[in-house]
Amino acid sequence: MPKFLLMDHDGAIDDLLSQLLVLTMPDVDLIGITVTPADCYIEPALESTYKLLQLMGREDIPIGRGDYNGINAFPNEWRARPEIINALPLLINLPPSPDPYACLSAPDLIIEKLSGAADQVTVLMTGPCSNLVLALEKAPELKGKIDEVIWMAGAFRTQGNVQTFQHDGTAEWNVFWDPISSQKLLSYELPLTLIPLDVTNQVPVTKAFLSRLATQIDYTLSNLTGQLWALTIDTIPSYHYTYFMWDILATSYLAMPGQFTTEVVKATVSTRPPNAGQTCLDESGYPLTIATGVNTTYFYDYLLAQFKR
Ligand code: AGV
Ligand code: CA
Repeated sequence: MPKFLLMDHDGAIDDLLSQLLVLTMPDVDLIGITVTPADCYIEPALESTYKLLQLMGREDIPIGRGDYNGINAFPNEWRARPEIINALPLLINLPPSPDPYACLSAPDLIIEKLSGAADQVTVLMTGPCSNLVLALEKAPELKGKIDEVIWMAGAFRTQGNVQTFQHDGTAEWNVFWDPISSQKLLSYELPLTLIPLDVTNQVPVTKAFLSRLATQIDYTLSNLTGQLWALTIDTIPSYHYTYFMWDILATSYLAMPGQFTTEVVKATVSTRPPNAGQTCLDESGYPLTIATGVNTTYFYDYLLAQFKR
């Protein structure tokens, strides 16, 4: 039996790549997608989300619109990227969804899908966790419907990737955007698996990988994903421009959990400067699982195989 999945993403390039990857997984029944306006502006991100569903023949999957804005905004240059994606040759002529304001709000879609599901649901989040937390604050009884939460988030034994004012660099962006909701999620005692920077740092987007992907360009998904990844390759050696397989790695955990090494830790989230959003190993927190390593060869090969369609 395929497992039911709810996905929440925040419209960045690797979030959209992750949406495509989920749609190639035979053992996953994607029952809804919600979008968080974090690493994107919401309208173009909803458009990308819907276009990718059309490309995969899955417009039947409902989309929920996140209206809640976090505490610490993402840089605007990052947020604007989905506009470029919607103009790619494989996507530009696909119609946008009829009206982005006609779809349900993200927390309401999560509530509807969790309560209606015949079985427990896995939740994959590749952006901040605010939509899920808003849903569970409104309907706490639905925690029992969640089988596992997989979240690309945090930095434990490595530095963070937030570089901004009033900050010491210890936080990862998805947690930093909304540290308050993040701390709430960690306190719910849900089965929670984080894919933090500790493990995503092991899988950069490399030209060697893109070169292999380009040899299978006759497959539509290899063509499109190759174009999307090319947008992440930048020659400016600044932290703003180094791209990792952050969300894709978290997504592939669904299909290849046995290829990861994990550890159960107790953790809390700081909600104040100078380290707001830092995920801290902390005995006063609740247990959760963090990924610490991955079989990188298996992972890159898996992506190449999945996008052969
Ligand atoms: O911190 C990683 C998260 C992932 O969910 N995002 C990007 C991925 O979608 C934020 C982020 C960190 N560095 C970035 C980011 C960069 N250089 N460009 C865009 N987003
Ligand atoms: Ca993301």
